[in-house]
Amino acid sequence: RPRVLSGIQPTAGSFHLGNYLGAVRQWVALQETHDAFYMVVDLHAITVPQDPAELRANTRLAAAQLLAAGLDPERCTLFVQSHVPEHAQLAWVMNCLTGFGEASRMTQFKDKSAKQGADRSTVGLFTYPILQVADILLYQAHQVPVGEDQRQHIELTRDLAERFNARFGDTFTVPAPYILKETAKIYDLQDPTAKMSKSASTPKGLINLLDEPKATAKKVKSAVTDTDTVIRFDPEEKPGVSNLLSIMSTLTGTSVEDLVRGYEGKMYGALKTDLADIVVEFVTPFRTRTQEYLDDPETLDSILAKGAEKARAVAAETLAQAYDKVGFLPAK
Ligand code: AQP
Repeated sequence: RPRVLSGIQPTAGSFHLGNYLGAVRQWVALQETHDAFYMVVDLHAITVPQDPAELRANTRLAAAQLLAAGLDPERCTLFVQSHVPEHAQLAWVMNCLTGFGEASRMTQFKDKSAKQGADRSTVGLFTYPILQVADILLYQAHQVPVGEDQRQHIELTRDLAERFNARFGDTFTVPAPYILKETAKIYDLQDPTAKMSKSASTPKGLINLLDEPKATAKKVKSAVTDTDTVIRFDPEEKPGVSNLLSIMSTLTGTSVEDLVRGYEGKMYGALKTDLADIVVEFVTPFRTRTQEYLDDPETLDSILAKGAEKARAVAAETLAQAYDKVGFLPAK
């Protein structure tokens, strides 16, 4: 079975619809066909300030949401990044192979540090993509299911894997991004030219899966569209309507063409009302299942402990090879 690896940050508490449609949904599907490793990336989370108690609670919450979304610990390896120390260890090696200029070209860092003010950004935020490189290479992943915003980081991973292999001999699998075109980027409901994002979206533009379903329905119904009335898929001219169609298509499994045909002669209001119902139908059981996992922290923690053990077996082996290739003296 080919291997996949991906991660999600335990930052804002609730996942948003972009996280789910862009990434987590694919994770659930891939556990059936791939040897899948998924993690809650708490080391990444502390690249921006976190309250310790909240970080701990949000780490459990992220794991609970992944299980609620359909990850099955019997079918995949689910773990917390900080439980596997090899991530930080390999990241150091990768830091030493990355050019300063190369790291400076990462657009996510540029965007986030511009927003925070360069002086307030941490070195951790700067090296975030290199930790991500280590995350992926440790598991010899063939594919990395992510949203479009992560494409550049996967490119960096490929470059560094090739660089290491060329310099020290074949060690790492060179991974490919796994990005589904339809859901590569879910847009902000109020600003459909911007990515739906927990840090950049306004509350009205962001669908948090754990929010009160009624409030979520209201947000969908007040999504920004345009002054035209025709429902068609045209991301350039009609980004708002197209975003709603993409979301509906993925959540229902109906193709965008069929949806457009069904809405012929109808107004935007009909599309929004139907989508609001569809989203509510999805989030309602998701919230209940998440709460059930949270209500039983012992089971949750033991799932994560078993996952970490499985992950560590793989990660330790890769790290040992990398350390040996680099020329570190083995500890006796
Ligand atoms: N809008 C989106 N459309 C499609 N995929 C998305 N992802 C995030 N936003 C969208 C994908 O979700 C996965 C987890 O991402 P993360 O843990 O990096 O989450 P994040 O970056 O904290 O989420 P945001 O909202 O993107 O945060 P900020 O605002 O901090 O940048 C990834 O695979 C990502 O591609």
